[in-house]
Formats: sequence, structure tokens, C-alpha cells
Amino acid sequence: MKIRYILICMICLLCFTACGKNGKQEKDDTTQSNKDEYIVVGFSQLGAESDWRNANTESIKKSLCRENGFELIIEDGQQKQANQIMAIRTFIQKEVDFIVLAPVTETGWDTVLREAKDAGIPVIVIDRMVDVQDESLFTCWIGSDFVSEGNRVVDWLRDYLDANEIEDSQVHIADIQGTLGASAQIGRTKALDAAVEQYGWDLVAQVSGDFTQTKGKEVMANLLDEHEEINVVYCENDNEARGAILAIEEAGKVAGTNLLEGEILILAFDGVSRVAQDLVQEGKIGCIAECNPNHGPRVLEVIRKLLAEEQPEKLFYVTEGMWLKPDETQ
Ligand code: GYE
Repeated sequence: MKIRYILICMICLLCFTACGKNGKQEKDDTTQSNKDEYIVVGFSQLGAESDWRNANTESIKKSLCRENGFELIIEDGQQKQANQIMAIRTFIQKEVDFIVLAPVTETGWDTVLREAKDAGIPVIVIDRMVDVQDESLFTCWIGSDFVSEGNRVVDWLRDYLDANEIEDSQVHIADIQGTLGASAQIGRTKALDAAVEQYGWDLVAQVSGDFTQTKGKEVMANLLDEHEEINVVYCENDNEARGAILAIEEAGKVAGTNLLEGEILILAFDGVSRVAQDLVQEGKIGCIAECNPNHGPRVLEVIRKLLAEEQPEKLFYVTEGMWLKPDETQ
């Protein structure tokens, strides 16, 4: 850690708690004068595939802004690990003070994180996890418990089936998975697999929708063609759910909570956008397990601690709930 930045940052952090609208980054390149004036952070964001992702990027931008004493360099990995590895190497070359990494998948980070460590740059991992041999390759991680999110959804389904006296043998589920190998996919799929095993539900198909609306729609359209019996769709984010609803409606079917009347029950995750929240209120989505993207203030807090030479928690899980219709209790 370069000591000259510490004082500047401490002062800035004391003076400002949040950035206003004018905190937008004016230019992308890091000049020498910016380096002297600001704490330089390289943020490797994995992509812009969902509403959750966009909210996450905004949150980081808002917290690590000029008014708070930061020069933020954002690189969009476009859902490709190779791009993210390249971005991290560029950050190392630029001698940034911190790296924030939102990794697309869990594995394959050992080499590049070793390079960052050797360069003395702390790496704060957010959202999805990295699966590395040596845990000292990253400073800390901030994100969600994806298995718990999945458990909340399957528990909701369990209660729904009981309340409507629907037999487990009548349940035919399609799982539209997230990006394969991403922690959010691994955890959410794991929770569903365990419930399928426990209750004996029929898991008709498991296909990745890559966390996008377009792919979610495409996958759902194919599934409807191939498997007429599907009556529950477990979408691993709500953009996929929106795509699935479009495909269901285009096929002349109904997305809704009346499974006994032939409607298809949609379950989802995130609940960041108003559109998704409204779909729950309209009954087109049965429930959404909340996934919180607002990691900006948490990253700010971690950097503040590191600058004060305090040790942040290695793993920080955010607290989350459920998006349900108002008449339902959790
Ligand atoms: O649920 C999805 C996004 O990793 C938690 O990624 C994140 C997931 C989120 O594309 O919408």
C-alpha cells in the first residue's frame, strides 16, 4: 500500500459519505496526476447481462466516485473470463491501489490473482466467489448465500404445493440455470437438486439461460416444444423469468399461480427491477428470492478498513429476504 494515498483517502472518506450525480467519472485513463490525487481502483465487472448486474455496477460507481476520493477504472468482461484476466493484468500494469473483481465463474483465477498479490495489490472479490487453492490470493469477498436463496424458493414451492393440495408426483420442473460455473448458478441449482431428491419432483430439464432475458426466452420456447408436461419453471434470475413468461405467452399458455388450472408457475431470483417486482404482484411470478446487488458501500467500507490497516471480514454474506405478494407471509 502506498503510504501517500492513505492520508488523502482518510481525509476524503471523512469528508464525504456518498457521491452525488456529478460524481461521474470524466475520463477512463489514469494519468499520473490522478494517481497522486485519488485512490485508484480497477473494477473488473463480468458483464451487463441483467438488471442485477447493472444495479451492481451503479452501486460501485456511486460509492467509488471522485467526491469520495476515488479514480475508478471499470472494465466490462462481457461474460468472458479471458477478458477479465486481461483487465486485471492491465490494472496491475497501471499500478492501481485496489482491484475489485466480480468474477464470471469460480475457477481459473489462481495465476492472475497470484500476479496481483505479487504486485502488492489487494483484491476485493464481490458477488460470485473465486475457487482458488490459496485463499490469501484475495483479500476478502462480499456476496450472497446462493444456496440459502435457492432454499427460500424451494421452501416457498413446498408450502404452495401443500396449501393447494398438489401431489409431489404432479410437479414437473424445468430449471433455467444461470451461467454455468458461476456461484449463483451453482448454489441455486444445488438447492433445487436437493429438493428434487428429497420430494421426488420430476426435474424435466436443466438448461442454461446465461442469466439473460433473450436466452431465457429461447430456452423456454424450446422446452415448451419438447416437454408439454412442464408446470413449474425455476428461473435462476428474473431476467430469464421475464424471457420465459414471454415464451409461455407466445405459445398461448399462461404464467400464473393456478397450477391446477394448467397455468405454469414461475419462480425466480433477484427482484432488483420494478418490472420483476410487479410481475410478482400480478401473479405471473410466484415468488422471487431477493438478491442484493448494492455492494458499493460495502466495498467502500472494506477499503476504509484496509487503509486504516484493519482486517476486514474474509467472507461477508449480505442479508436477504423474499419478494412475495402482500397477502403472503414468509
Ligand atoms: O442473480 C444475476 C446476474 O451473480 C448474483 O448474476 C449474481 C447473478 C444475478 O446476472 O441476475
